[in-house]
Amino acid sequence: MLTEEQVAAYREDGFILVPDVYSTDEIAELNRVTDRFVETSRALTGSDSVFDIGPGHSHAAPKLRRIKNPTLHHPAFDKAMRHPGLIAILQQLLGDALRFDHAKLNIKPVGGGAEIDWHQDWAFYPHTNDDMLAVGVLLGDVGPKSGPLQVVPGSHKGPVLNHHSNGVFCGAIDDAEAEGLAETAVPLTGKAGSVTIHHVRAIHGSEPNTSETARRLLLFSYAAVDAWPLLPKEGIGDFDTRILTGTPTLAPRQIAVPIRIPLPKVEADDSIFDNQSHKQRGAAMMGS
Ligand SMILES: O=C(O)CCC(=O)C(=O)O
Repeated sequence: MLTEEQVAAYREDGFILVPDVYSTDEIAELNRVTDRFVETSRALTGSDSVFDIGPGHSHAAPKLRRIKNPTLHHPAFDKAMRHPGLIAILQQLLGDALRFDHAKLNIKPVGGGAEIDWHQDWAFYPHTNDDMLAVGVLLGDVGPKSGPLQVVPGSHKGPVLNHHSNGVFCGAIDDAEAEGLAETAVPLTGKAGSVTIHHVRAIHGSEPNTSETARRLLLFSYAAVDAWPLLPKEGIGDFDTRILTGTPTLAPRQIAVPIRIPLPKVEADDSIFDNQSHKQRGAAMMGS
C-alpha cells in the first residue's frame, strides 16, 4: 500500500517510484523467462509480432529491444501483471474497478539500447477520462547510466503536446515543444523489484543505456473500468475526405456529455429489425 504522502506525490507530480513491490524470487523468475526470449531472439533476422529487434542485432550479440504483449506469451508475465501488492496500490490511485490495458517489456541491451523520445502515452490512446497509468517493473537495478525512465513533474496537468511530424502521428513530441524538458525531468532510478508509476498524460522518455548491464523494464498499463478508448484501432479511413466545409482537425471539441457504449453487439447488428428482435419484451408490450 502507498502512504498518503506517496499518493499525494503521484497526484502532484504525475509519477512515483515505489520500492520493494516484487520480491527477489519474483524478479528472478521474470528474468529467467526474459532470458529465454532473448535466447530465442538470437535466431531472428528481424522483428515480428512478438520480438522487436534493434539495429546491429546478430546471433552473437542479440539486440532484442522489446517483447510485445508479454502477458500473452508467458504466464509469468501475466501473473506479474496481477500481482496483489501492485493491484492494491493501483486501486489507491485509480479506484477499485481496474482494467488491464496492455503490456510490453522494454530492454536496453548493453552497449546502447534504444533511446525513447519524449512522449505522452495519452497521445497514443485518448480515452473518455484520464484515470490511466503505466507501471514499470524494474527487473534489475537501474542507475543513472542505465537509461532510466525520466518523467517531467506536473506535466500530467498540462496540454497534450504535438506528436505529429510531416502530417503523421510519429509518437514523439515535436522538437520545438520538447525544448527544455530534459532539464526538468526526473530519472526514476532504483533497485530491482521497485516499480515506477506514471500518469497517462505525463511527459516521459529515456536515454540510451551506457552501463555495463542490460536494462529491463516490464511495463503494464492500467485504466479505471469506466475509461473507454476514444479511437478504434483502425486508422482514419475516409473520415477527413467526407468533410464538406471547413478544415480537418485532430483536436475534437470535447464537452462533458453522458455516454453509454453500445457494446457488446448482437450478431447481424446491421439491421435494426434483427437488432431489436433481441429485445426481451414484457407480455403487454408491443409485439407480444
Ligand atoms: O523504456 C522506457 O524507458 C520508456 C518506455 C516508454 O515510455 C514506452 O515504451 O512507451
